[in-house]
Amino acid sequence: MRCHRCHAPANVEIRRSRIAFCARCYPDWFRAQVQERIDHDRMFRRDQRVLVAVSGGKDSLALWHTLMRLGYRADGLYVRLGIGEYSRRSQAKAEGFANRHGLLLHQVDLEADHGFVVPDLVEARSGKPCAACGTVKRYHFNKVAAELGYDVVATGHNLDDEAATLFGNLVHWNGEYLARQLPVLESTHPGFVRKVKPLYRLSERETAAYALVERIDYILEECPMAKGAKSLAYKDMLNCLEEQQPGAKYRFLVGFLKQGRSVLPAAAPEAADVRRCSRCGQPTTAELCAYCRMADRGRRKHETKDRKYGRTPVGP
Ligand code: Q46
Ligand code: ZN
Repeated sequence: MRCHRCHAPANVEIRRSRIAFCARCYPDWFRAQVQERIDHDRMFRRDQRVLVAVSGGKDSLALWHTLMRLGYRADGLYVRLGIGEYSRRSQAKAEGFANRHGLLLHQVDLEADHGFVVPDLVEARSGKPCAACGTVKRYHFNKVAAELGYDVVATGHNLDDEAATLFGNLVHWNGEYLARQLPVLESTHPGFVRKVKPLYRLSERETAAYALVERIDYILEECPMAKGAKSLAYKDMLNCLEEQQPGAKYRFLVGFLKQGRSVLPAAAPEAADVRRCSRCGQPTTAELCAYCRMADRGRRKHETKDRKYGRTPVGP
């Protein structure tokens, strides 16, 4: 195959569009796709400040790199989750990227600042802390963005992530989550910062190719706690389908956003009684926000482990 732009031998094929690019032209195509989504979905403007949720993986670093190259004012936030070696290595990748490009990386350290780590949130029933970990990350991305005056939080969710989430929400007929599955989540309260997903139409393969061509040094291994997660099974199924029908994932997600959403019952209105958490000041509908309640459980578990293993507590 030849490059769609310069006709040199191609290196990256975009199967769903039946086009291909050479390594020199591919990054421009990728960035143009992101720019088009930012503009079309009115994600943010050039004069606004963007906080990128950085994990050290290919998607978040490819997103940060792209925004930097497109000339946006984008800083990063890395949350130290305390998942052993995996967290240490991903932190090093995030810091290395920021240093190499002279970018500002904020950090939150769960153990030092909040007295627990994500493995403390393992549930007795599923043995997986992913739902709780998601709450922890969303909380800190929102809190840091709100406190430091960022206009928007950008995450590296790609087409594969979004299609797998959609598939899972359909399998379980999760109407409330389906209604909130959007590439732009508007702020519904002054304490909630807008959330956007500029890579949502680009596949994992396309993002990985961008990271490779741009020589982005990212963490290759998956989080050890993802093992057995339902989302991985959904991704495998969608990949099988994609193999037989190139473009199926794209049509599934984009079709849902364009047509499927219109047949959903209207999303439940946001609770009117949003107030400030009595401990941390973040918006919530209860006396204590979900994060503060979860952090209490995590700290208790962490202290039990400290006593059991004779460790010196590191918490605040
Ligand atoms: S970091 Fe956290 Fe992920 Fe690890 S514990 Fe699960 S949610 S898998 S993206
Ligand atoms: Zn709180």
